[in-house]
Amino acid sequence: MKTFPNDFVWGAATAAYQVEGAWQTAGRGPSIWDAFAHTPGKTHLGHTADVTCDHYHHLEEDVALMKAMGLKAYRFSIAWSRLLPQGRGSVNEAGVAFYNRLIDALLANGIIPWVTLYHWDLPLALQMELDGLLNPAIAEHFARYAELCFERFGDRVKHWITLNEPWCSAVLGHGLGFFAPGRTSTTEPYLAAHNLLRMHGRAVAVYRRKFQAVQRGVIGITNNCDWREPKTNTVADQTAAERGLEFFLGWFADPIYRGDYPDSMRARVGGRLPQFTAEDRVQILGSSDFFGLNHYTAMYASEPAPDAPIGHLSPAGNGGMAEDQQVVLSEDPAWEKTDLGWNITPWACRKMLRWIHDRYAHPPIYILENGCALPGEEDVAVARQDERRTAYLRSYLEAAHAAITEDGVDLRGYFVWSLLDNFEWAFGYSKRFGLHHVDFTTGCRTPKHSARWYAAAIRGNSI
Ligand code: PNW
Repeated sequence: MKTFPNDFVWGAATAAYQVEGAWQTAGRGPSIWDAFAHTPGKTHLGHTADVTCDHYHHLEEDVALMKAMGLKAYRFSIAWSRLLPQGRGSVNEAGVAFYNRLIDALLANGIIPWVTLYHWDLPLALQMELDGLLNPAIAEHFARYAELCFERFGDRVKHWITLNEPWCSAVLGHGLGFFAPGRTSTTEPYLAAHNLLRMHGRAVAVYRRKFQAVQRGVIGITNNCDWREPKTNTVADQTAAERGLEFFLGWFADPIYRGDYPDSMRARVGGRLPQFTAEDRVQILGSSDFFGLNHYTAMYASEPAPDAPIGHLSPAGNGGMAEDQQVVLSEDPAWEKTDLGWNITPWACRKMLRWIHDRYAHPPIYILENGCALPGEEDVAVARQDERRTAYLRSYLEAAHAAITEDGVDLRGYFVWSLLDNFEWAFGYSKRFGLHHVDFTTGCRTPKHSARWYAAAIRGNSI
């Protein structure tokens, strides 16, 4: 048996667009994900999250599921366009009321809310009027929205996450076009990423200047990173793996913990990588009270052969713009895979935590997402017997435990993705990550084996 530190935070996570539904209810404005999902060809079978889990109308029931598991914390996101239908300007009080009900229900049941301000659902008006993340002015609009959230919810919310996985917004949204707003470019990902960091910096500055001393909460960001394991122990492959991690996580974490983008990115991206103004640099440096990590998988990394043609380097699997980082990714056919084709590599979770611990001077870390999609789970009978998910979660928690006890990593919490089966972005409803099965026709929720197993882990503070 492996016991976790006393105040270890056991949580589960969702995101507004993936679970809420009620897309046109009570004054909610449209987001770029509404527009994207409603565009033919962008999501699996044209699926949208107009209804999805209908969490908007199942709020009490969903909090009861959390309570039944003994969950210590619940990570959810606020839909910017539910509070500010145009992204700026007048406030939709019905939206505020919904999140008040959710926060109050959580607290009444002893569950700590961890709130993400931006989980990819940019108000559509800001995309159409300003070009969204490409416009430097987006930082001010986000800071004003964030301030509204601190004002209205900060008396009860003490854990804030500014952005979820800016890498996905930049690379999948502006590089590969897999996610909203569906743009394909080799320059825009770097511009979007830069403005995302500026958005984060502004919002944190507002919190620290006007709210933190009184409300006594913490604020940070959560970044995703897949581990890069050197394919061989040659120096070339070790350097390639390190570069792969710098282009994935260093891109977003280095400016926050070290004051600028990694040198390896400056060298390779050149003029397409923006420069921070002195003011932005100061604002972004040190702007996270904790290190949020979303971690799922790993790939081998190797140095390309000297004569390798540029552009053949599997952009889809490559963390960052493939041609820029020049890291060849591959995998071991022996590795088990999830239904998304992601390798199940728990050993890599420990290495990832250690890498962060070493590179960023031992920050307090929270794993804010980890979990797996499994096949066949549209059938509730199959979903109820998700021993493979239980095994996945146990193996990653074992690796996390080793990182704490053997490597001295300051890991303070772990959140399963996800509480519920939900709308898995471009994959629609075809990929299921939930601790609970959701029947998307009836809205019926059913706990899977993994939900019971996780409840026992929480109860015993151990695995
Ligand atoms: C994360 N990738 O998305 C998100 O934060 C969740 O909303 C999502 O449901 C979950 O992980 C499972 O996918 C990711 O291509 C999407 O590397 C894509 C990637 C990583 C994370």
